[in-house]
Amino acid sequence: MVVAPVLPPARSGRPVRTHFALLINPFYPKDPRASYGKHVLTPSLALTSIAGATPATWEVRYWDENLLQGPPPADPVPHVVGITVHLTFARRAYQLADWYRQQGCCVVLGGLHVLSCPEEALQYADAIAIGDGGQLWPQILRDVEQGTLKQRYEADFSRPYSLDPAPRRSILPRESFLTTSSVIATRGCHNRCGFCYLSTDGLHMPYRLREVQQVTDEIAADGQPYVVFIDNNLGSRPTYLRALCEALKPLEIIWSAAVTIDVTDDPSLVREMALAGCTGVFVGFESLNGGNLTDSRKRTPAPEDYARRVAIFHRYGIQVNGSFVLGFDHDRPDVFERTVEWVEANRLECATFHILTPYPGTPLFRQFEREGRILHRDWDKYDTAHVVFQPKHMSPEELDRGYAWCYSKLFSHGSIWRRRPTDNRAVPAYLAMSYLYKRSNRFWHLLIRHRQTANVWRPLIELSRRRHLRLRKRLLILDAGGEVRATQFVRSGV
Ligand code: B12
Ligand code: SF4
Repeated sequence: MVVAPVLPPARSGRPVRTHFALLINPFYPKDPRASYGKHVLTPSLALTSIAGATPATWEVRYWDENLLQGPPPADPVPHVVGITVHLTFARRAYQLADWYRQQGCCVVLGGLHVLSCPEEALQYADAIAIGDGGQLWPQILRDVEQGTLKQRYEADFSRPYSLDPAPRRSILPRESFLTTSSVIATRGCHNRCGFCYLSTDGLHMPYRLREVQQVTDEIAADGQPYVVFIDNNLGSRPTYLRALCEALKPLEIIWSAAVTIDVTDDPSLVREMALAGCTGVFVGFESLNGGNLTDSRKRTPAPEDYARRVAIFHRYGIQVNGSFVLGFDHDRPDVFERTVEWVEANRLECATFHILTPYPGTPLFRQFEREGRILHRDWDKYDTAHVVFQPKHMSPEELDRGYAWCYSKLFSHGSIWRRRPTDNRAVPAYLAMSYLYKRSNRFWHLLIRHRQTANVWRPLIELSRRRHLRLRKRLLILDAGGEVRATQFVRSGV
């Protein structure tokens, strides 16, 4: 899980198979202090979206190096290799690009890192796609066919989202993910926090919605009982979320999504989410210190009100996975203990911790650069698990140790026990899930390698789904103040 597969020597001089495109998600090292299970929860939509936009005259294949099936295939030799690039796996992406180019393939790079560092990516590719690949990919393939390939292709994200073809999920190995149904309904976010990738220079991503019917059609077509919405913030527009929930109800699936905590402004909306099958939310609390949130320009309810809002999710049986960023300028060495204490006091079923990371091209990166606080530009380490800048009130080592301490504390037997649901009936399921997700990294390695992820999880998901259907019935007969406690196995983890 931490070392990329070794690439065999490149074999040049073989003929390429024309009209054959290989799409690759490169390997990235996983943080052994966090859960390995998270990485096979659900795939990124980047490559399935590109596959969805591929003309019918092209054969297309998917390869995800993180599924531990060895190096990517080169037999037959693909005509075109499309690689998605994030900064944490940029180095690996470039290595793969070199390897395929040596074998005569035409290599196209796209993704977030290509958008923030196009000149760097260009050195390794025949062509780069800056921005929305869904629009660019068919044009790139046409130019490959006609021998008129350009070096740069650019498209912003402003065209109506409903024009995007549905992602082609049939290219995914279904057995290798907890669910293949990564689904997106909205693009963008009503916030623009200074540390978020959405604030990257040159990224114009206005808030866009897919038609509700498109979303439910995609879900029905993939036929999975559990769906993960990978939207930055599914709750940016409450009226849309309410309509989506209404349409999801008859599908009788369970789902999770990332939302901002202000979705609890209207508890009746949270109730609608539960009635539509929502079992877990991923909430970016970021920090319990209001000064940090103001510095980041995050428009959010005050941290003092977070606890009350978490209780609203719990009231409707929705588990909360809280995301916390450590190392902001108002953070002092007590931030670690205070954050974990808060997570335990509010019984968050899960939490993820991230070391503050200045992504290139963001206001935060520029600020730290101005202040001479960027320690290095080794993108491999820009994965929110390494300290890449000089923190204000502690040393980089203290921040690193504090981050590791937070995870060791959260995954400890004592903390898992202290955060158990208040409803005793829900405790066995919670414990099973917690131990599987948080304390079984060796087991995950085996499951992933032997392509057993879906097999092991499917019965748990089905159990969760059935339990949730009963819970929805109870919820319907309770008045608005009624309480339904979290009883699910499945939580949001993206
Ligand atoms: C699903 C997801 C995951 C999954 C799968 C990741 C994977 N690479 O396999 C899991 C849960 C494993 C995961 C893990 C992590 N993730 Co993540 N993840 C996401 C999430 C929620 C959705 C990604 C997605 O599907 N987007 C939708 C697709 C369609 O958009 P897209 O990737 O930009 O692709 C479009 C274009 O860029 C372009 N394009 C992309 N690739 C290509 C390739 C070609 C050839 C072409 C032509 C075009 C093209 O076309 C696409 C269509 O327009 C995003 C947030 C988000 N909502 O985007 C975060 C996000 C990508 N993750 C992020 C991070 C930090 C991580 C972690 C490092 C967190 C951690 N500490 O564990 C890990 C490590 C994984 C990694 N290095 O990528 C950051 C990345 C920040 C950055 N600047 O790079 C994001 C943006 C979240 C955030 N708000 O900060 N993640
Ligand atoms: S609320 Fe979340 S998704 Fe929206 S800009 Fe801030 S960090 Fe990014």
